[in-house]
Amino acid sequence: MAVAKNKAQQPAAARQLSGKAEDQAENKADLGKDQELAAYRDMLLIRRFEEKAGQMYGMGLIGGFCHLYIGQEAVVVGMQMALKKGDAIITGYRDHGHMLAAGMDPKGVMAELTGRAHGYSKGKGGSMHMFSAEKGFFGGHGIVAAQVPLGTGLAFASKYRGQDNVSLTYFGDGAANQGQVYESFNMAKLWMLPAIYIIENNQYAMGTSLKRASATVDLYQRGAAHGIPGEQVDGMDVRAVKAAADKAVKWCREGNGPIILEMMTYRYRGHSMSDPAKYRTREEVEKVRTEHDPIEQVRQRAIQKKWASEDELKKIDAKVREIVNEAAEFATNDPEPDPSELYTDIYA
Ligand SMILES: Cc1ncc(C[n+]2csc(CCOP(=O)(O)OP(=O)(O)O)c2C)c(N)n1
Ligand SMILES: [Mg+2]
Repeated sequence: MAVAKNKAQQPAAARQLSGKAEDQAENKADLGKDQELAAYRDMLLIRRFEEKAGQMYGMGLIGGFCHLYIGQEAVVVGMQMALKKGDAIITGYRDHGHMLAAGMDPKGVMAELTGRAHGYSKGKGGSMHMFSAEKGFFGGHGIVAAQVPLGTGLAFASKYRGQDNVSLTYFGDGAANQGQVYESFNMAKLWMLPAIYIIENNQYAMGTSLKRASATVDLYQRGAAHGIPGEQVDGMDVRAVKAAADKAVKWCREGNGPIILEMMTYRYRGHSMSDPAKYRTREEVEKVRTEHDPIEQVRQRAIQKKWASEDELKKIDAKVREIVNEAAEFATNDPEPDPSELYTDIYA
């Protein structure tokens, strides 16, 4: 009875937005040659950048924590395609892909990873603490779910200023069980804030699978108690992500309040560089890699639909490698911050 009543109270548009990934056949339309090739290039940039960061970590050039986004690229790239200037993005510590998708300079990101003077935080922040107000990227946060109230605040700022900009708050399946997430949901709905909550459900929080740690696993339904609609999305398919992003952004810009997108995704690497990932089998990872890889899916479509030849795709790859190599070179040769920087950018 209670469920039926809730359904009746949901506006028609919210009902349309709610649902599981398998109900999304209509969202799998091609984006067309130009958009798919742009997505291919952007996802490849993240993949190659992260591979290089992994190598540089192994060589001791990057210290501290380093969480790679390899496997999850379609999520940020598809979401970014629906944004406009002034929209805000905030995320946790698995953040390099978000920065690159937002258009931040790979040299500045890599130099921050190596702790150098021309990194985005002048070499004082590292992997988890980079920002670019110009690109609408508000970090980079190491405390699980801490970005959720902050992202809600960014949505509040947009509404308070009378802008039609949206705020994108990314967080993981593990973070979805944090208390502050639900306090944020409550405020976002109460004040009808333009907040898009994107749950990157890669099925693990460090070494713990969602099934072992969570009383319910359909995370797109987590807004139900607050009347926030949610949709589960195939986060390995950039077409599905872009379609969901378009709907969610429109929903928010038109003043309908917050919305949740649960992105079904997977990370190929361990939680961080120091995780040997013994809690899952090689076969499990291999299966996703070979059957659902977000970049390979676009590559195959591009060939099949004759959007690009093998040679043309190799050229995109070569160009991306060049950008990443230049970033690595820059980050290796840039000086470390001057010791006097210890006393700048701090609260006295
Ligand atoms: C408040 C808090 N608790 C615990 C940690 C340690 N920790 C870092 S990442 C993480 C797992 C989070 O997993 P999830 O939200 O699924 O994101 P993913 O790493 O999979 O992207 C934990 C428990 C932390 N950083 N902050
Ligand atoms: Mg996770």
